Formats: sequence, structure tokens, C-alpha cells
Amino acid sequence: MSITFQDIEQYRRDGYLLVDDVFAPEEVEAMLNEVHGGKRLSESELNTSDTQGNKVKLAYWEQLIGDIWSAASTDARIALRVRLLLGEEASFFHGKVMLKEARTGGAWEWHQDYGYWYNQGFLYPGMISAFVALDAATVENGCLRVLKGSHKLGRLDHGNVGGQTGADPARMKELEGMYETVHVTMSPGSVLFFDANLLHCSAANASDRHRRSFIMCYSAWSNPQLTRNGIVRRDACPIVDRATILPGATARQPEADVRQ
Ligand SMILES: O=C(O)CCC(=O)C(=O)O
Repeated sequence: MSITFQDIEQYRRDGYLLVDDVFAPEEVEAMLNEVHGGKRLSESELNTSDTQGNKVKLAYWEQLIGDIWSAASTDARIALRVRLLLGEEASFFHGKVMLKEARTGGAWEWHQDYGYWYNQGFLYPGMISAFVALDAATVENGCLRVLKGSHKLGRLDHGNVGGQTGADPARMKELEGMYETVHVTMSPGSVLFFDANLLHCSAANASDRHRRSFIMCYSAWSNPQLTRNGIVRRDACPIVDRATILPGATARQPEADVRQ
């Protein structure tokens, strides 16, 4: 696991950081095996649609349990980078698998994640997502598009945009002229870390290749979630120094323990 001061500066300037080859091909294959027939996905699948009626399929959860998704979410390659990019201890918010399938996978309108998460009780935008490409993400199959540096705008009001929650289309038209749009093409196993206020969207997948991804979302420890019933939620996110997240593999001893 390596992250440099330049990486952190780049993240603060652009609102995102792309890191190639974080997960090995066999780890990505193991995640894809769980996408097909894994218990977590079958129990937590949600289905909606985009403005054109294409399917938006995802699976969403908020608990860390003993599966490959939780192993990835607590793995030092992700969780340590998350902590360093946030600048403090992180709590785990949620994980989700986005199933943008060939020819049917729907689009996402321009939005900030904090446009959603503000309304879910988070007090400030100290939050981050780590997006793992499970398939190659290309322009053709609807890779993520980001407005570079737009996290510095702060939170924009979000409303109903063709049935989805999104940023105001008139304001987006102006902003698209002001900021560079980057199509984030990714190879399987690479990870995009991005700020909760970064404007992003993605097109529908009209190609014949799937574009599936796994997204892990975290909040700064000082930014708890105030839930509707008044409970403050903040789930610890341990950081485990593993050699691999492959099922059955044992975690490497964290260095601090080895020294005792
Ligand atoms: O998977 C995508 O194409 C978009 C995902 C996204 O925008 C999100 O999870 O906030």
C-alpha cells in the first residue's frame, strides 16, 4: 500500500484519485463470483430505473460481516487510504455493488453523493467513496464521469431529475462549461477514491459488455450520522493488513502486533 503527499494533494485539488491495480485479478474474480449467487447480493438487491426507463440495479448494505465485501472494505489498501484522504479516522457507512449490465444498465444523473447523504443525517461533507472496477469501465459501457475540482463548490441542492435525485439541470449546464469533464476509464481492480461533493454521473450501458463495480462509502469519525429516531450512528472501521481478500485466506499480522 503506498500513498504519497502528491496523491493527497491531487485528491484535495481534483476531488478524486485513481489508483491502478489495487486488487489482483484473482481477487476481482472472487468478487465477481460473489456477484453471481452470493448471499449478500441476493438479500440486498434494489431495482429502480433511469429517465429513459433503463434498469438501474444495485445491491446495498450497511453492515460489515465476514464476507469478501467486508474484507475489501476493511483491507488496508482501501481503509488506510480512506483514512489518509479523509485526514482522520473513518467510520464505515455502506457498501454497494452497481450492476450496470450490458445493453440494459441505466444512467445516473449528475449528482453529489453528499446531495443524498446530507438528507440522511450527516452533518458535514467529510465523506468519501472508493469505487472498485470489477469490469473494465469504458466510455462505451458507461464509466463514471466527473467534473474535476467541482467538490469545491460545496453541497448543491438536489431535487427530482426524471425520477432520480440529482443536481439542478440548469445549474449543471453552467457548471459543465466551467469545469473539465473527465471520463474515468478504469481497468478491473483499480480504485477511484472520490469526495462526497464531487459532481459525477454516468451514461447508460448500450454496449455488449457489463460495467459492474463495488463502491465502499465512509464518513470521517467526527461526522456521525444522526438518524431519524435521534440515534447517532457511527460504525467502526477496523483496518486489516491482509495479503489478499480471497475467501479463506488468513490476515497478515498487523505490524504493531508483531512488535509486541
Ligand atoms: O455506478 C454508476 O454509474 C454511478 C454510481 C454513482 O453515481 C453513485 O453511486 O453515487
